Amino acid sequence: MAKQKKKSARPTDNEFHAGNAGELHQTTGERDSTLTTNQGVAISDNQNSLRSGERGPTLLEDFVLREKITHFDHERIPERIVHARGSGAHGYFEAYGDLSELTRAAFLCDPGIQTPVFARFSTVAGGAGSVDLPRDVRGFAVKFYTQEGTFDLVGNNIPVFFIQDAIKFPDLVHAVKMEPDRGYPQAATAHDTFWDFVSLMPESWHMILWAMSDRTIPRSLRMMEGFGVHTFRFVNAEGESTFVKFHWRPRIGSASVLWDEAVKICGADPDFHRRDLFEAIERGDFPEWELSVQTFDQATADSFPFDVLDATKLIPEEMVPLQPIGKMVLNRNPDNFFAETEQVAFHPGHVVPGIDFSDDPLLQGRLFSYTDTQLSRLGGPNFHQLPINRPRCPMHNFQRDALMQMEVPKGRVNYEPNSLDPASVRENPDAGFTTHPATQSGDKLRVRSETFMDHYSQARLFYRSMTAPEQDHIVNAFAFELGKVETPEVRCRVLGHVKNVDAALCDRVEQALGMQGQAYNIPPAVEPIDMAPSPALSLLAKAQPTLEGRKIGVLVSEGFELAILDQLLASAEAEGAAVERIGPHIGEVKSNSGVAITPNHAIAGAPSVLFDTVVVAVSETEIDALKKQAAVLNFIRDAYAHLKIIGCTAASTPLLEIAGIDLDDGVVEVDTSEGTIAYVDAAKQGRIWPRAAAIKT
Ligand code: HDE
Repeated sequence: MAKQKKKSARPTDNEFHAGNAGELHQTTGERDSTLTTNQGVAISDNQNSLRSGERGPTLLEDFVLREKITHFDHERIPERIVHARGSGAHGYFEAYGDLSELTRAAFLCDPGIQTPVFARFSTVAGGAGSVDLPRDVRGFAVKFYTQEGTFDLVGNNIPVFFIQDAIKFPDLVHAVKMEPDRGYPQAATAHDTFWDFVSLMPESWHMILWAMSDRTIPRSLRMMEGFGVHTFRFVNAEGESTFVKFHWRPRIGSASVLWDEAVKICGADPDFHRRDLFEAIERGDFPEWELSVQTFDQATADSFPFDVLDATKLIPEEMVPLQPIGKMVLNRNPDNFFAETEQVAFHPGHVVPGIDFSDDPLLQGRLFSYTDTQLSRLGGPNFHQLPINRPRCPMHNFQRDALMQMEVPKGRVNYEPNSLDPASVRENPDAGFTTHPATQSGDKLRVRSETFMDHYSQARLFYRSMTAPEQDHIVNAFAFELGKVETPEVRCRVLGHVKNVDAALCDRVEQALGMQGQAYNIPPAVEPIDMAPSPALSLLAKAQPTLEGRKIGVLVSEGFELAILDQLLASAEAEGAAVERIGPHIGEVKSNSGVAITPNHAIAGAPSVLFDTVVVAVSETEIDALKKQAAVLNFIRDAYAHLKIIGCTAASTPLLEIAGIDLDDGVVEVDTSEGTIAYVDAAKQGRIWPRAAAIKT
């Protein structure tokens, strides 16, 4: 009786839970909004477990409690062994024209077809809950739900890979993940086991140069290039095959953060990339990529000084130009992170007629791995029935049963051939997938082809194709990473490889480490050659001035000048940038004309590393109070040290002086509309690189 009395004194379940309990409800009216168990039994009390007496022990009989807790206990599934941390979005792909000369894949042959896609971007080494900005390769996986079946392009944001043969993948991943005895570091290559492994793997060295470059600390998932990495095949309706490499290029250009920013962003916003992607899509600023291909025939492949089946090599664009073939737009966030982003199952073996594999031994190994991993990650062979993994075209076969079967197949016939159901599905030699009949011959061997043996030429090509700031960053990255390696011999062996890549680079890294002349002598298997530099490999050399998709942080205080903020907002909007206002606190801030605005952030939670460029627009009357706040001074100092363009009102200038920064070309006054235009123009350039000479970042 006591319980009954208590119950009537508190809100009903329906007041706690305004929504309905999901699609399981078959009933209508009041029942639809009633909380139920998984068996559809209405729940009368979702606040108290069943107990013996008001203060007595809980009863085992409580099936409502047991079901709820049991389900909760099993909410997590094994995270991906690699690429565990990821963010995804829905969108579409559209071909630019008719590619039927090269491939019979219908979605690439008709610009009228809009193919739904789901893309997932990921870091490789860290766990699902790790930070977004470690130095790491990023996965770039796209599922195309085509009318002829699902095609997955499961690539990375770097066009080459660490190893040539799938048999080395478990070793690579063990070496990069946290060390097995101590359980750290999380999501970091900067430790002994990783550098020990790659110091003994000359084939990794091209990828290592990319890993030490700005590519591994992207500014945004929306600003990453993507690559299919392996050589694939296109096959046309006549059965003719062409080799193909896939490239994604972001429409708003590529950009990276500086290492010092990455370190600070990991603390300030561990979800920096995930939030950025989600918020951009929410505000209608849809990320877009152009898909291009490099296509070439066997004779061209044979003419290269490297093997196109070796995933540690790329084909410079200057040798085989990119041919744009379509675009992808991501325009819808997942409704549920777990059901979609976590449960999506990519597989490089998901191809459609017109796309086929090459003999790349890394790709061949991947063709086994991805289904295998889903069996333990998603619990069984029916993972293709999950909504995110279902093909969006008819799918019929006689595979039956197994764990978590969600279909109810009808009829007597579950085999083929059969005569009992003439209407049942049959193979289709015309529309069906046919493998390109590549001729194979040779002994069974465990060998590595001689044509895979040049480990340094392309690493050298990459380094020498970088601009000066990008080369500086590579030196700094090596110095940071090797600075964390405790075993001196590992450092010396690594330096030996760096020397094979480029002697001047090695000198600089040795200098930075204080280990002059300590590089081991590592004779290369094949003497590296000097290839012509490829400017297309550099992000900075390709960068176009733009503020599109970038974020401006404007620091205001009580009494700020509203007209300046309005001017900025208008100019930024015209350039496609987002403006976020940072106040002394999250509550309203009043302008000099008495108009109140609500900041997006309080200064304590919005360091300047979260923005591409900043504006300091505080009022003169607040300078004395603001100059005592470390967060304010660090906001300015960091923006300056990170080579950002800083907009500044005349009233705010004393604050910059107190922060101790020099008023260089990257600091622009924004009091007038001309000033705002000058600021926006400067900010479009990204960073002010000449400042780097004055400041060590
Ligand atoms: Fe993967 N990789 N990988 N990988 N990979 C996985 O599959 C594997 C490789 C890549 O967002 C796993 O579903 C092997 C290259 C991406 O869900 C696993 C080898 C490239 C993703 C696996 C490679 C990739 C994965 C883990 C060497 C770039 C995330 C969970 C032969 C071209 C996809 C899963 C997503 C995920 C195996 C090498 C890209 C274990 C054995 C090279 C983007 O199956």
